[in-house]
Amino acid sequence: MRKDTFSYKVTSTVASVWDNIKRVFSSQADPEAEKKEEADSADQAEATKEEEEKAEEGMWEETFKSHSDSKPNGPSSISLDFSLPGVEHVYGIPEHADDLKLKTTDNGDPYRLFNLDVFQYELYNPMALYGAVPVMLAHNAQRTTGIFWLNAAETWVDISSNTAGKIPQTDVRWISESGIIDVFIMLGPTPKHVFSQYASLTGTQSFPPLASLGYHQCRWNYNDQEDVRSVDAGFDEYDIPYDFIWLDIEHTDGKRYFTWDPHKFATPKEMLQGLMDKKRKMVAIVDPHIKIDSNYKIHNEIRSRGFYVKNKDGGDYEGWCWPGNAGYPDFTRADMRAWWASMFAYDQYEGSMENLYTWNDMNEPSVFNGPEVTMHKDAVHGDWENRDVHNLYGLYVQMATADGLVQRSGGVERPFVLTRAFFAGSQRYGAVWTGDNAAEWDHLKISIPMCLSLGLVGISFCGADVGGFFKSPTPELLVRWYQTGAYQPFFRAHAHLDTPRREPWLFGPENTALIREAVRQRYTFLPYWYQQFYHAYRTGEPVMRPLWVEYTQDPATFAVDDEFLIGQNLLVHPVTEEGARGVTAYLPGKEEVWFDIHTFQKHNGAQNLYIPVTMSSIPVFQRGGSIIPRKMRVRRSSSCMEHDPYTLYAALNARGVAEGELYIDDGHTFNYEKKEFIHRRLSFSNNVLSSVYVQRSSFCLKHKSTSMIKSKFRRQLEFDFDASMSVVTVRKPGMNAGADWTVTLQ
Ligand code: NBV
Repeated sequence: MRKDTFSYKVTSTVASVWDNIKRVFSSQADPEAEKKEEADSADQAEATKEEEEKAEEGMWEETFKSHSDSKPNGPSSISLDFSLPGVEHVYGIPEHADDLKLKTTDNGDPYRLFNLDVFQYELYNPMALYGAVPVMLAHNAQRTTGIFWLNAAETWVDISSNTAGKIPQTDVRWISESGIIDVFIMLGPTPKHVFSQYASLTGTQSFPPLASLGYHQCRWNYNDQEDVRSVDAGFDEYDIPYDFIWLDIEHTDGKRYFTWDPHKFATPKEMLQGLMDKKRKMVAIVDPHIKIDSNYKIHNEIRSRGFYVKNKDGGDYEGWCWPGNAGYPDFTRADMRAWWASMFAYDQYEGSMENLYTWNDMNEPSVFNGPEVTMHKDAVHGDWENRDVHNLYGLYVQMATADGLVQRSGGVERPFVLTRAFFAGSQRYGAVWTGDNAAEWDHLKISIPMCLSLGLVGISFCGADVGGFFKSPTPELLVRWYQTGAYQPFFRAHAHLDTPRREPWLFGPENTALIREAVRQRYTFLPYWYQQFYHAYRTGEPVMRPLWVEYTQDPATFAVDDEFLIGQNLLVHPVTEEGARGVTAYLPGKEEVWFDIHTFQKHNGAQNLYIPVTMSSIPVFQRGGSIIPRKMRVRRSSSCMEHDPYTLYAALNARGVAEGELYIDDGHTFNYEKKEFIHRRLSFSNNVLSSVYVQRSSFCLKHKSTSMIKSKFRRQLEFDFDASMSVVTVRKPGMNAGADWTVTLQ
């Protein structure tokens, strides 16, 4: 335990909780000294008594504004300090709207982990947000390690750095309000070891349906079926691809989830069929607050089965949310989750079809009239108080929902579920987004470190509302946001109910063209994104990753968070400054060369490269030594591109060599678990490009005879050679992606 006293200034509304934690510590800090003081004089004794009484205030029962916390088990807290000698850089513990490299907290609040529905969150701030993953990574040029503090209660993480000694040191104190000390130290020694060590504890990113890596069009709200139809048609008219259109809370019948507004969405199946005909899909919101209404089937069933969270007196816990008075299903119960999952069956969720997926919002849970807009800590989940399991609620909501989507298909189809609240392990159930950001340049910037921090702790499928949720973006900000979002894992535009409409074609032809181009770039890279997600599912490595994960020994990368890598081979430095004329990107790696994906211009690694930009620029580089599969014929949606040919981009390193992978499966079922895929290793060396299998798949076996016939084939291929850029383009090679083949340049 560190010796220093608690001297934090807690200015936020949660001062009382933090004060209590401090009191528990300070009251245990030096009982001897206290005794001595007591004995000093009667006056002194009286004073001490008063002080103690004061200190006890709130320890056994606490009031917070108009709320009270009965604390039936009295005050408690647990804590442990870690010293990290040789470490100056620590990362992780999302969710915070802060830089990638965590700051010391000596002069302010510690980082707080307590899932909350925060209205208009502040940036560069350790305040709690919607999700919590109590995992920290420590990195220096020699080693990466991780600490996983497995506790779902309110948690604070205090970071201090000590540069006084011979070697720098970072000290970290974890404090949770309840529970036990259950800590895993992940010893690395490389970042990738830490990812796999952590994945062995909490699982890897679920492998999402390919379509969910496409573009998502959302707003609060698309008003009715006609609105959906015309927005959908707009994408065709303006030739912009998209895969999912989203419906927010207004689509329901009076905020009763699993229902449709009878007037505005009278024939949901017709609407879904219309989308399906175009190979597009929809997401509808299902929040976990359930309207207390005896005419509402969902409520009646939950109540009669006793599935609601209970209040401290044993009755059903009730709180205020969108539908008015609401109950909160106890998602910590396996039987409750099984029942919830069964509600997604096609015969239960009326109007749903195979191309309808789900969005879980407000699952911190949000309780408008609760303390800090969330559930009372003395609410009861079976044997546990909410205090003990608070940060797990959102994970369980998404888990049950994802199970529902799997089950409705008889276990065949992969689910897609977006969640706002999350915890360690949420990666197994779908995607997360960074909640209610704003249409401001700083919010665009912070989307990068926020998603990078999530990736480091296993949650790869992350995105921020493109355009910003609150307020209205200028056309310039909107364009830049599309350009950035197109290169982040979850790519969805979203906007607040009160904002003017902002479909991509509403800002004049020039901006429409810029947005179209950004979205189309995303679609050309879908094969690479998909392969990265397959890799994340297999290994726990982040899809969107900080530079230091690959360039572990280069201190110049350790604090970079205005650019990032997608896998190992794409480096992205989005333009996030208003009026930018250029950006300076750090291209890592002494041995590396990097190719501008647009011009094929080659740049050396280990340099800061100034890149002049115009409004159409998205600075993206492919690593020399890599082969990236793309699909260059962009269509209405990813599913429409299913049977299109691949284009392989081979960027050679200094030794004239390149390697890559190609992963193909049906894009939506779990059959990849039965090895029904094509997984090829592509390599180029000695002027020969070849494809061999990485994993032998059942699919490949089925096609063995075809591939053998093909491989006997020898023929001359058409090609172009641009001597000025050293670019060879081989056209229409007509190779079977599942077969062994070689292309020889002579
Ligand atoms: O359901 C309405 C919104 C939703 O659009 C947003 O994405 C969520 O983060 N929801 C929050 C509730 C109201 C926010 C002011």
